[in-house]
Amino acid sequence: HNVEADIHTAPPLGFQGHGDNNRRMETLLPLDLLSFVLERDTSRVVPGARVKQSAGARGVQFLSPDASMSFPASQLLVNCDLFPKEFSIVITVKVNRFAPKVTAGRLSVGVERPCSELLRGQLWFNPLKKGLYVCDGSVWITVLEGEHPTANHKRLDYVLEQQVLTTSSETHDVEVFQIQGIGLMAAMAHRSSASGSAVYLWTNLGFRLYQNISTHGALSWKHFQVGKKAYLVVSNSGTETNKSVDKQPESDFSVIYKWSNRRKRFVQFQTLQTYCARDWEAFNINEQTYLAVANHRMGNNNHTINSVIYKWSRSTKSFEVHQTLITSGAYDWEFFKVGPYHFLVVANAFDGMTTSLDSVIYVWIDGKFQVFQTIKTFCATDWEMFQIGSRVFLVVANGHRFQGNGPSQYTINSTIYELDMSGRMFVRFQDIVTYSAVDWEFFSLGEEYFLVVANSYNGESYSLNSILYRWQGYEGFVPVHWLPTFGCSDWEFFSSNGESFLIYSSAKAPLSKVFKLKTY
Ligand SMILES: [Ca+2]
Ligand SMILES: [Ca+2]
Ligand SMILES: [Ca+2]
Repeated sequence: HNVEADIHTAPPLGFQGHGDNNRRMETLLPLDLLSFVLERDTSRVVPGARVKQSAGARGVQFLSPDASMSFPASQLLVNCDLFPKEFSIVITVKVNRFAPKVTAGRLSVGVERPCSELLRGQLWFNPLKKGLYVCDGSVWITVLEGEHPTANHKRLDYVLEQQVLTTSSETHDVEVFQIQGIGLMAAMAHRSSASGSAVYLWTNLGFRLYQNISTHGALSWKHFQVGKKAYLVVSNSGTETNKSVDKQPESDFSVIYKWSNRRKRFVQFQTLQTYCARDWEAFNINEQTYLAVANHRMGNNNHTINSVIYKWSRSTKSFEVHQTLITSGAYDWEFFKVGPYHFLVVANAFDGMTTSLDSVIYVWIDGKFQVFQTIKTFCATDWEMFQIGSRVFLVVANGHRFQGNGPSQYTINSTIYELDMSGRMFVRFQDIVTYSAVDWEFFSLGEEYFLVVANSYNGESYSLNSILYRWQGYEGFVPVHWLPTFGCSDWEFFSSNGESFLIYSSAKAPLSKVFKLKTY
């Protein structure tokens, strides 16, 4: 047999319950549920179960459920008027061999098959739900479900404002990352050259300023690692003043910083020529580290230019050009893997005439990225890839529709695409109305999946709701929370000490906000 299930129950350490009249219930001792289900003499077990001994651990194999296994809860929870809120059942399921399809065995692992008379007594382990079921001849009866030690039953209740962070200037991008031995950090791409950009450290009082880094119209930060060494790369656009002022080409470059374990701060490492770079992406393919830069425009008008893939050179210990790809007003790169395939998708925003352009998904073949699929977008500003179970999605943030001298439309659809595995292409899954969307952020809480969109402008105002959508299967993503923002430029999800947070930055005001995701 392929699965051995090992069950113990244990109330939380020092657990105390309360009954009526605040009568304190006696602290429960850890219990061995098996002793309630099975005979003390393990040579005589109840029908439908078999005890196995392996490497010093005792386990039980359930062959089918039996009425003799059930017992009243009061036997476990003595003197307890209310069922305790926190009561864990710890189950260890050891899969010895992953059986792709069991036809003649007693257990199957994976997708559900109809339970029929033929399968009576057969066990089915669903790895998604961490559930063990037995077929009674017509339906699957739950033996154990979702109580694996790593199972997470959190559900989003509501959103709380946790911190209002006053920043030195407006912010185009937030990058949240972890530095070993230091903690959770956030690098913010601030507009102003005078104050540069800030790196914050997460503390129990929220984000606190950790390091200031000199930047010139910073647009984007990206954290990455080469081996165990941590790096940050920032793009300086040099366009922090306004459009009427001449652009200073000498400040249009990107800088890579390396984390110094000795100095406990980021120090300058390498400078790269970029052109109003809107985004940096970092990824590994076959144990090599690559960086991709989205060059937005050269000078004031030239948008159809090369974006560059850099590769880490072990001999020169620096990044070198690996491949160039023609892009139009490139705004974002997103790297993702599906099975053995590596993809890179670019958000093409503007070619000088129109925002209605093809954005391109590339696939890695023979050491280079080659075109996989093109998708029509409208001032695409962000691509986000996410997975729900085995399904693969890509969502694009469409900024606005603009052609020639016509007016811009900001209230337009942004679209979620799903990878059709048999057709080997992304197909439209859901359209969502957005208001000059500049970012999508996907995250999960427990077994729920969410998308939050940064709505930045509706043609009249920057005061808009960013909307949090929850995955509802066949219905797709359904709006559940409306979060007021001002000139929203980016959303990032992060968690710390088991709690979950969202941070948003503003491109129109010197403030960022941290929200706590209250769960139940
Ligand atoms: Ca990106
Ligand atoms: Ca995003
Ligand atoms: Ca984001």
